[in-house]
Amino acid sequence: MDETGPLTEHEPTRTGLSVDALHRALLDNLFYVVGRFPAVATRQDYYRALAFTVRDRLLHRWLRTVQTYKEERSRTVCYLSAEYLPGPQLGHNLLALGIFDNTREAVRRVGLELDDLIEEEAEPGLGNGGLGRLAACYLDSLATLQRPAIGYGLRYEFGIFRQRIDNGWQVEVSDSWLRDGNPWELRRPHIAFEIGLGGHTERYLDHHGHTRVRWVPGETIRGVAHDTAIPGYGVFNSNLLRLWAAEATESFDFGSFNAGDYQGAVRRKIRSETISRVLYPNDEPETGKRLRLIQGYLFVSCSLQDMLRIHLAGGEGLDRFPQRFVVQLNDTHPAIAVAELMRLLLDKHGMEWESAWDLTRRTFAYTNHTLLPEALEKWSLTLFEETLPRHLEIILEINQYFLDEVRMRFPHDEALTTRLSLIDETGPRYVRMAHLACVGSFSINGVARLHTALLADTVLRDFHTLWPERFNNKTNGISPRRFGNLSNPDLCALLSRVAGPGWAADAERLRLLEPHAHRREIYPEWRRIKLERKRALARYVADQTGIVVDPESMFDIQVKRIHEYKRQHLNVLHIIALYSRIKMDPTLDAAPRTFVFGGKAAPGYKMAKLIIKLIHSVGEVVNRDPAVRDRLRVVFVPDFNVKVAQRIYPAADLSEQISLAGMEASGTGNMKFALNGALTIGTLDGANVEIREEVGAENFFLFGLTSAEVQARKRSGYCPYDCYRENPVLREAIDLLADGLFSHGDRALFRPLVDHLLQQDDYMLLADFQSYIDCQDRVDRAFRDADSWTRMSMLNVARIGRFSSDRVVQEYCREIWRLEPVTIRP
Ligand code: GFP
Repeated sequence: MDETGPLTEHEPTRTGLSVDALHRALLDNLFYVVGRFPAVATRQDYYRALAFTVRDRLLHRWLRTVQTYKEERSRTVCYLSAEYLPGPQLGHNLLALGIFDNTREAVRRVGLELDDLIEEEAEPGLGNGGLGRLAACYLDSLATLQRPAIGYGLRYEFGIFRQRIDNGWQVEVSDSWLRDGNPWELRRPHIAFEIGLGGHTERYLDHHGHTRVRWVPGETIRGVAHDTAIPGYGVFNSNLLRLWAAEATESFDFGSFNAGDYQGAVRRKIRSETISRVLYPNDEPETGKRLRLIQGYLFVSCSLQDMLRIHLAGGEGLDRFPQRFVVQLNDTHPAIAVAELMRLLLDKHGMEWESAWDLTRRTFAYTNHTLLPEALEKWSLTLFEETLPRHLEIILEINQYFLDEVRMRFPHDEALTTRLSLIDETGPRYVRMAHLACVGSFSINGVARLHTALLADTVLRDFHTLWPERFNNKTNGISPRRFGNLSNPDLCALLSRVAGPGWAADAERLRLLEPHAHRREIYPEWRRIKLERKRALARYVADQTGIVVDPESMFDIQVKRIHEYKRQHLNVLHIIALYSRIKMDPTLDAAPRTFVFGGKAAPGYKMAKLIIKLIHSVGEVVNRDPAVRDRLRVVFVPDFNVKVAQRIYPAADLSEQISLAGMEASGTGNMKFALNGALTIGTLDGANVEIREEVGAENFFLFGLTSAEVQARKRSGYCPYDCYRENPVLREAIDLLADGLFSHGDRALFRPLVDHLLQQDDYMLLADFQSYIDCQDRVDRAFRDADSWTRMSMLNVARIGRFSSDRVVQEYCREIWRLEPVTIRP
């Protein structure tokens, strides 16, 4: 890598870590970088000055890291991901550098509070949800575990939309997170690559007389690197997140300008820059197909060109590339990388097909994150041909060799060949990106044990038959730094005191808390910390929504993307049932509850948006009704993102993980809640299965069908209407909804939802309803025994260590990436 410069001993003011050095650097940066002086500086100015102060210290580590990796020719993992949700950087970086307290003090000296400056940071919302957040946790763990890694992705100018709520409906507002600039990133104009689009291919003879292919693109665009340092926690290593921004190869067309066409002169610039303008929301398969394909191609191509550049600069031959680099495909979005690496090797580096294919297959590994058929990307052949004609040729050729291999092994099974083909020929022809990823990778993994098993049994069954040895499971994990230390410092201080320090870098040490879970003298403090977090959330909720909630009530929380399979509406059905039970029997003995929801719905996903409206509508009636006033509250926290999440997880008593079994690949919110001492009510889905095993069945509220039962019920012809007819409680809840109780008498508003549940119910809410209600009754009884609840809460924390992203990254390093730690010395 060419970022290395001469390193000098760090000069105390420039990169010192004492309060004095930080204070002086802060004022220095305020003046020289931000261009303000204290008398006029705003909080935002101070935030920026502080961010630059921290970045200076990071740069020092980062350059030292790059230098060492280069000298040691370290093997590097490149994580290709279309999404990253890193969350605000300031607090996280202070924690990693170990200068939280000194910085707090330095900031006090200028008359401000560190927490207020941390609040000033705009969140980089470069992801939809779990997948992007997982990538960020893995980068954190890779640096902490001292593994050489580069995270590659796209620098979207507008991240995931911000969510406003208007009369109970979601309204999308564009997210201009770069408006005030981004002090963490460095633009690297000299690290830029061109990519082609469209055009045609030509054949020619090279000087050995071999036929070669040249792609003559219709247009070219540049991707320019924007780098952010990712420091490890408590170590000197600092890795790199490199995001590409699209730019025009020529930003000004003098021909048009001279001819008087002033707009035409910049048209290309605008068109090119559009490519990395906006992150596409999930669940919108039909919008912006072409742009999405180009986005994926842009970041994949720039990243691979960058890796090849770094590799060749090290003086080794291309044949050694798979020794130096391993590339993890985070879902199918970057799967085009398989064809792009082939193209670069064949067309740019003159390699022969066999060696290029061998090298490619030893380079890539693929993680699948979903079983939902609609999320498995397919691109029409026509689109491919228009946009990436050379890649289509390569894919077809890969397919030919691949299918020949299949036929050789299974000569009489043409149906198998058709199913495995990279091209879906059942209707209009499509390229199946997941198949491309499988064929081009030496490892294929799912993200929880159940998910991997289902993958091998359903969506990728034929690939599993073909190459069982490529399949492996890597159950997801979360960063204990981000979702422990940073989100819940008081709880973490208690953990360190009771269980000993060191758990933040080695979460298995949380186990040391286990013997203390029976010491009742600790319980009041445990509960006091939870209550404090609930009070803080209550203040935030009041501020955001105007709704006042009781911090002493049970905080029953479901925050995640809004999707029918995640079944937020099952949660609502329980609220309706409970509401009508209390109305009918005001003496009913049940703990007061505050139901908290949060999450975004894809702009084009009507049913998900209706579910948001439903939550608000039910909330409006329940919150206003004097008969249940002190017993039930329903709130929706708008604009759920990492920043908001850090307020929410610590305040939860109960974590709702209620997807239909077999639908949620893993889930990671389930882990974040448990780390913060919430108990889970959940199905046997995704990582819930393993969480329950770890924390103990007696400390987990289980309900619902298993995935095997779901399949069996579906096979035998599931009829949701039967559930409705046979269950008076369910009938009552649905009828209240249908009759307009929650919609001012409007019977049409929730009709689509009700009809879907009664007629189709793809996600089997009605089948799981009674089991859920019964389970909620068990939750209620358990919550009212405060000591036993506290013990269960402590045991959840003590036994959740396995779900640290450090554990899973170590597994990836050992079993897939073959990556060793490289220690960086100050
Ligand atoms: C997806 C899956 C989740 C899984 C994450 C990370 O999340 O079950 O935990 O990826 O592997 F659905 P979303 O990006 O869809 O939220």
